[in-house]
Amino acid sequence: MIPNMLRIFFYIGLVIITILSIWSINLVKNPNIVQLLAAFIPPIILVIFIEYTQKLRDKLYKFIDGSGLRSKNCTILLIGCAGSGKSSLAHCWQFPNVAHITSTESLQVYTKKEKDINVTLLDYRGQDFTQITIDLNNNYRQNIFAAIFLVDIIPREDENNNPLFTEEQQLSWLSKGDTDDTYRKLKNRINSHSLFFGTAGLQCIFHVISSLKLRQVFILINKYDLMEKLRQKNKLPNEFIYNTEEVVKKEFLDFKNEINKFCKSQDYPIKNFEIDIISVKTGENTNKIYHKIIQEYKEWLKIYGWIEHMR
Ligand SMILES: Nc1nc2c(ncn2[C@@H]2O[C@H](COP(=O)(O)OP(=O)(O)OP(=O)(O)O)[C@@H](O)[C@H]2O)c(=O)[nH]1
Ligand SMILES: [Mg+2]
Repeated sequence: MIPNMLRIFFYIGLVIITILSIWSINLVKNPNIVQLLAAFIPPIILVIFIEYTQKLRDKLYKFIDGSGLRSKNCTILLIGCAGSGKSSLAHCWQFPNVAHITSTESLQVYTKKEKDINVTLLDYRGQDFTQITIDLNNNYRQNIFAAIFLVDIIPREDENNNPLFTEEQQLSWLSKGDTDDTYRKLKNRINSHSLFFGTAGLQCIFHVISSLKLRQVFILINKYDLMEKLRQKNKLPNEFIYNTEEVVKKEFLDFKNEINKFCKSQDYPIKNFEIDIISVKTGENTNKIYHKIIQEYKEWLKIYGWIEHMR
């Protein structure tokens, strides 16, 4: 009852304001002021009108919801070839219900709350690139705040394409021969990531994920714990012994440069692009990266969050 009464008073007020404005425009001789009034009064009336007209208001919020700007939703997309550790990272970040299956079958959407922020993690099947380049739903696309290219350095097949299922099999195969052999095997896996994506693939990915909201791009080099093990076994070439992290990052320099080109050519600037070493198994650097994304999202909210407080 009371809201309806208020609305009637509001409409009466609106009519009075409109009459007064038209009357004041006629009174004022200065054409600049007339223009100023003409420019400001209609939008003010429109805003008040929308605020008090349920249907219009709902429509407006639906539109804003659809744009992905109003909901506090920080979406992270994991991109990487089969076995690079995407699902393991989802598990490490403690997203609930991460399936413990050997290979992800279809796009998996994991969600959890960080206070009032909904964090969504998109994990797709490494073998099937189209799950993100073609099938990814518009709502997810527009909400992607961080994209993570997850790569690794440890081969999952030997030279005859026999799968190396376990860590022991991988280390034992890598340890065969001299350090140059080991390096060659590691290098094959490193190169396979660039080949997997290729320039055309990266173009498709950036076309899909590009939005006003995409602010962070990472290359995360996973399975660093296995590099440590190889180092302890003296199986790495000399240049890897000291400053292993930097040398490993250097091995991905071409890939980094290629992605950097795409980051720079975005319509909306990517605030942060970086390459880091992680180990999902030991948790090395994983939490640091996660909190960096959330922190950056909170900063982003400070600028764009006003839209979220309109309701
Ligand atoms: N040692 C070691 N093994 C890891 C690490 N991260 C992942 N793995 C192993 O790598 C294998 C593949 O990991 P997944 O998380 O299933 O890889 P994925 O990228 O989700 O693979 P797809 O779903 O096929 O695309 C599993 O056996 C993991 O245990 C790591 O940091 N260290
Ligand atoms: Mg998986």
